Amino acid sequence: MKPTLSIDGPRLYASLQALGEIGAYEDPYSGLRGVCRLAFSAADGAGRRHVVAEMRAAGLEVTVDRIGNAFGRRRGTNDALRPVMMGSHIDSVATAGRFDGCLGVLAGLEVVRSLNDAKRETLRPVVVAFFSEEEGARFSTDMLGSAVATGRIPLERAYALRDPAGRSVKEELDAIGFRGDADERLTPPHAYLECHVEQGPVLRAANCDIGVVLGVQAICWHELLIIGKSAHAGTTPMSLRADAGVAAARINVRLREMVASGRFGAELRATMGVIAPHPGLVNVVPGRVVASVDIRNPDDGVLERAESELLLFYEEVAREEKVTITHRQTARTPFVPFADTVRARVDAAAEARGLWRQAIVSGAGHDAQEMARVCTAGMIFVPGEYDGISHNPRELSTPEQCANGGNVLLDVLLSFADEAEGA
Ligand code: HGY
Ligand code: MN
Ligand code: MN
Repeated sequence: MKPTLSIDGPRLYASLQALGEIGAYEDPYSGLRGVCRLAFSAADGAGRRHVVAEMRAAGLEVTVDRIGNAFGRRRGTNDALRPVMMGSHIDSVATAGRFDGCLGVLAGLEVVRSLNDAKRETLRPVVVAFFSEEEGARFSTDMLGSAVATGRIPLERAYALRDPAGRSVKEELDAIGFRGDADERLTPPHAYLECHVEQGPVLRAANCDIGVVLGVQAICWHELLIIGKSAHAGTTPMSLRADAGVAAARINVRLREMVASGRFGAELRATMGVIAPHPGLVNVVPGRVVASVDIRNPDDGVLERAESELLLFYEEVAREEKVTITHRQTARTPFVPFADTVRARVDAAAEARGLWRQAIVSGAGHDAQEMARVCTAGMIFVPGEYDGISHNPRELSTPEQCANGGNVLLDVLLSFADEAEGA
């Protein structure tokens, strides 16, 4: 897979910085400039308009579907063939950096610009996509847009999802003007490729340039509503309390104990990211807590066992703390393997460019795992600095790391875009 073309690395990096200014904020805790473009927020709308304008400036024909996924299409010499798609997301968590998701969309756009500059045609059409609400940080289920596009989540169920303020996906899509009219069910492309920052320490610690992604680990999210009894912190004897805060804390500690116990192997990851007590005052026993649980493992069976143990523990805590605990499974995806052909071509492209690479399983969820249900799909990881920290304004991949990912994406894209078979 001898490289015939290369992307313009500085142009790619500049496009990441430009998009990173949309929804930028001064993070008071790190002193860094972070990004907050929660799905379907005004900032997300501005980011979307910016990327759609960049797609059109690169000569792409843009369509937006009913869940707000956007697709920029470049004609192929045989335009009737199924396209090769490159994509990811541009929505972010509330305390994000500039690379998560954006690298995959903007590297895809840079590949198109580089093909345009070289007047390089491809047999198949090429599409650059961004999917809606990949993070799940606002509407509580991840990969929403790509899950709707590939049929895992029905459109009407997606529309009805509400954020903590009670705003629905449908209302918020209308508010930013991105509830398109294209059919949300995607015609499966010939192949789907996603370049993404690793968001972890593995590649950087190994001095690797490229991650050949084997698949995505299994993910399970719960939303907990814990109802106890608000009471005076000074006058209420401990024996009369129904403390929702203690119940949440016991579950959080149990998550850590489950990991430390080794009963679920060495790779269980468990997080209580949301812990929202009400009324949240110094002298009131919290009568109500909304909390989240995020557990992940590369092995489906192990994750299932961990979830079953947790459900039993919720019952135990409810009994002992005299609270009620209702839980809702808000996300559940299995381990998803990526296509051997993509893995092999990523490896060959990295080899041909003299790039160090290693195989890796993704700790984070990605749109590629939804696309893998309907077509040949795979990912290209690039390392990040500071232990690959992500979902944090400190997230940083260097211009060289991003350019390496963009060049491997270009090479693998061309290998799929020029092949006729498997129309
Ligand atoms: O949660 C995840 O793994 C992804 O960032 N949505
Ligand atoms: Mn991401
Ligand atoms: Mn993310």
